[in-house]
Formats: sequence, structure tokens, C-alpha cells
Amino acid sequence: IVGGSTSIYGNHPWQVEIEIYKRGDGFIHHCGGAIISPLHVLTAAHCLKQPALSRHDFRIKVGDHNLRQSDQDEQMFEVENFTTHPDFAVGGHYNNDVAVIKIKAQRGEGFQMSRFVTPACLPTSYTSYTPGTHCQVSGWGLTDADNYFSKPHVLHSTEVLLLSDTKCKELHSLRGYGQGMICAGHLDGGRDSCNGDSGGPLACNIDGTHILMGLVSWGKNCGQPSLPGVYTDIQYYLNWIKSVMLE
Ligand code: 4AZ
Repeated sequence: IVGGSTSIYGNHPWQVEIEIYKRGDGFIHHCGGAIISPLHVLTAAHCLKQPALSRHDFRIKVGDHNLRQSDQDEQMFEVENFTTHPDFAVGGHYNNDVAVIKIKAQRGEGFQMSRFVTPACLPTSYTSYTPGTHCQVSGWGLTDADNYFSKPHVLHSTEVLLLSDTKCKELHSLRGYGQGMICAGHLDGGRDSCNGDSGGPLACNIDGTHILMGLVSWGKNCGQPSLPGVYTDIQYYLNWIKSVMLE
């Protein structure tokens, strides 16, 4: 997250941390995600669908805040299976960048819900997409796009505004912006998601309720003027998400 601040403990209770196993390093931060049920996490397909990766390469943490310590409300799970969208293409533009992870229950139980671990509310087909809506994007991604070492230990968040589909198309015309995507940011730059935030939640204030409208997907650099971040449009994939959750 660039142009944001450290989040207040418990302010993003649907935030998930996805770790990946790296030989020599063990499990390290990989991506964000969002809790959508006691057993399911939503994330970006590009976080999971890479050659030679299986469910054993990932580990899921909820209630996490500081990656360098075991937080009071932290819970860790293995992955039972994950389903990437059938039309997501590795290597191409990030079309259909959505995936559902089912976690492996522990003693028959999934996430223990609390004030600090809470599922996100999904939009419905009636939720109206209004440009200018205030949203929060959160994650452990870079805080400085030009510095690969600017990886925070503590969860960061910032406010971004939903932009109209017309504006997103205009600004990302040649970069593959299209159906199933929304964009959010500030035309004068500054506040944005960045590398390492992928898959994480874009939670928007709609009539006073936080609704998971997007997942961090891609962008051109981070926080640059007229280059808003691009997010997977959750509303567009509702039917697919619900069908996978019923499997
Ligand atoms: C990335 O590399 C990335 N500013 C994620 C989000 C954005 C740019 C890049 C959006 O994962």
C-alpha cells in the first residue's frame, strides 16, 4: 500500500494473509485475500495459478497484523483445495483474476470468528456501483513502488475512490482493462495498492456498510497520477463464487 498508514488492530477483520513456501526461506508473505465464510477465502487467481504450485505451497493466516510476530488473534490454516476461474490465463492480461480457497478444517472447524476475524459482506446483484464511493484497500505490499525492500511488517491501508468504468477504460485503454474489472484510486495519484497487496480486499462504504467490491489485481506502477489500481469486480463473479463455495 503506498500513501497509506499502518492499520488499527482489528480494523480489517476480513483481511487474509497468504504465505508461500520458498526453499531456504520457509513460508514468506505472498498475497492478500478476504474471508468470505468460515472455510473460504477469496483471492486473485494470479496469486495461485503459477506453474508447479500446489495447495501444499501455501499457508493461510487470518487475524494477522504483524508478520514478524504471532498476534493475539492470529489463526493459521493449510489449504484443502483452491479453484481458479476457468477463464483465467497464466501469463496473459489478468482477465478473470479470481480464485476461491477452501481451507483445511482443524478438528472439524474453520476460522473462529470474532471481532478480529470476520467474513466480508459480498455485494448482491442489486448493489449499485457508484463512482466516487469511498473504499479501503489493505495489505502487506510495498509502501514505495520504487523500493523492493519497502515491505512493511504491519498491515497497511489507504482510502481510494471508485472510478467510472468509462474513466478506467480511458486511462488503461491499451493495458487490457475490460469486463470483470473495476478501478479505484485518485487521479492525482498518491494512494494505491502495490506489489504484495494482490488478492487483498477493496472494501467500500455503501450506505454505511463495508462491502467487498474488489480484489487487488493489477496496475501500472503504484500511486502514479492517472493510473488507478485495477481490481477484480466481485459483483461480476458472484454466481461463479457462489457455485464454487457449494462444491
Ligand atoms: C502488483 O505488482 C501490483 N497499483 C498490484 C497492484 C497494483 C500494481 C501492481 C496497483 O502486484
